[in-house]
Amino acid sequence: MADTKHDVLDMLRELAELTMLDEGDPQSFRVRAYESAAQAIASQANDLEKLSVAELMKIDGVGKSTAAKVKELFEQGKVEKLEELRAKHPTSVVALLKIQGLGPKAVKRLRAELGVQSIADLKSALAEKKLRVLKGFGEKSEEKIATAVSRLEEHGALDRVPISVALPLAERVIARMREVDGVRHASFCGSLRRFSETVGDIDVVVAGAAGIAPSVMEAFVSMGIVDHVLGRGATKTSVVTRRGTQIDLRVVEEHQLGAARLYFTGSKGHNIKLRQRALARGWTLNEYALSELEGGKVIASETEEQIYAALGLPFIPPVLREDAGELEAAERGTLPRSLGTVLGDFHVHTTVSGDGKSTLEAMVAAAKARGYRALALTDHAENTVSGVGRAPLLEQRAAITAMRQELGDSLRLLHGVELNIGAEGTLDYDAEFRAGFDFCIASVHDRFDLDRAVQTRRVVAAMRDPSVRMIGHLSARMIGARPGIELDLDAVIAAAEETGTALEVNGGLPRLDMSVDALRRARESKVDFVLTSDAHHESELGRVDYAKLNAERAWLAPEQVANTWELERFLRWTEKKAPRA
Ligand code: DGT
Ligand code: CA
Ligand code: CA
Ligand code: ZN
Repeated sequence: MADTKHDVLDMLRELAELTMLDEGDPQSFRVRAYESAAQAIASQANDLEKLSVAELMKIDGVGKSTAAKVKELFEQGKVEKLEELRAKHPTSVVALLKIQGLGPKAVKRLRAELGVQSIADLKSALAEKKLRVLKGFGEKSEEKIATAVSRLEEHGALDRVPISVALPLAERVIARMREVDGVRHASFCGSLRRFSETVGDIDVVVAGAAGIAPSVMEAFVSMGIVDHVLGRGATKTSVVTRRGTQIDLRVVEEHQLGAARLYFTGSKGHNIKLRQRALARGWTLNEYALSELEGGKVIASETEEQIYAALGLPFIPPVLREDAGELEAAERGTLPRSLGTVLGDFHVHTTVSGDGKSTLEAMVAAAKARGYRALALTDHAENTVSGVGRAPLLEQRAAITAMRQELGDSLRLLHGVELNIGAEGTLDYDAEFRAGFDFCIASVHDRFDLDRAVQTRRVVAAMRDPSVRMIGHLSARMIGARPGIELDLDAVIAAAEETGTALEVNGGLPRLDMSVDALRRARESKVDFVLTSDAHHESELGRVDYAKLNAERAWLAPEQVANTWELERFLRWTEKKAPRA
């Protein structure tokens, strides 16, 4: 099986999380041991099942007890310690950790003293004002927790899965499905294919030779991630994973694939409009085909393109299928143009700042491999927790200067930095030092709780600094974990226009910031946007594609996205900011 490494990583992460709950301490020695083992194994080659305990222990960060558990997982298919912890800490308890301000220690106390075993329990305890009397809680923290719960609820984060969890999970499932004999196609549809930032469930469609459904479904339900089967039919199965994510699988015949993918991608509103279009032509559209109402002759079913074409429409990209005017635009021929080639990445971290995991050289090589024409290295500045002072950045600049000689024009390196925006809008270093960079990003990394007027002033002040070319991850949110800072978005957009400061479309899945909603609000403005990966490892450069999907989902035009322009125009643009003409 190809995903044994994933199984090991899942096991270690779950062990870390459950041990943390068990001991009521995120800093426990054991928790950190599991976490560092996971990190070490993540960057290791596959073929873990071939290694003995002694060989496993040779991996830096993997101790004897972890190595034994990896072996146990391969040999027994399960790990006793983990089963024990799961029995003690059910998933409804684990879910409590999603709430900001509730650490393992607090969860432990809530369980012991109030019998809170789930978010529902927590909500009733809050309603009855039971938390404030607990030692270490008080009225203030009770209020904070209540606010955190209702915020999560508003964002749908309690019953929806963040895309950072759903996408890798879906990719694992389809990789496994593609290994099954006779399978010729496996893909995810639903809101995930439309690139929603959270999903209710994951929809997977598999197609291939006739009669493959039983073996496909068998392979699906026996994946290590599956907790239980919700329902099973002749060609569809729904399961729930250990982390509580529902996955719906459908097996279709190859000639139905286009109709099935179209139907299960949705959105529902988009489907309804398409069906109305079909009806107006005397046809019917369902998950099997577009066909004649009378007699049932099939008009199109194999590909989505054929179905759209039969309905007199160009192919509509999944990210646009939200019933937000895309069918009307498609009919008029005014769908937004695809953003095309991205010339480079302009938010990338290296080992120079604390949280970067790849060296400058590795990042440059990976950027070249992606065919980039330009790259900005933007490590964290000194006021960020993982940031650095002047000397390491000047050293980095010297290294970049030396590399430019070798690279010639094949890849243009910009020496950048990611400044931290202080609570009053102040920035790191001084104006002269900041002016020495080719590309300054400024972003919020702390003080998320300030009020709206203060946050707005804070960001606008950073925009007024001539060195700041772009505001990074504007809201500073973490999808499903932390809401964004409160901002007067219209004021921020106006200030970005006035100062000529670009706004980032950050493609890191935990962030996706700006959000599509915010991008849509900014779409009619004269603001320039930049797609970035915010990569902390060379393997994360591909996240720029997610930024692109989000920008397309917000209907941004290529003209609005600076790193889709011609290289020379882009480089001139980086040099000095000014309001767009
Ligand atoms: P989610 O899972 O809540 O994030 O959103 P979706 O869009 O993935 O919704 P889901 O999983 O309930 O259904 C997947 C797709 O299947 C949906 O986008 C469109 C299609 N679909 C489901 N139910 C209906 C329905 O009642 N009518 C129509 N026309 N399409 C449906
Ligand atoms: Ca879905
Ligand atoms: Ca579904
Ligand atoms: Zn940042």
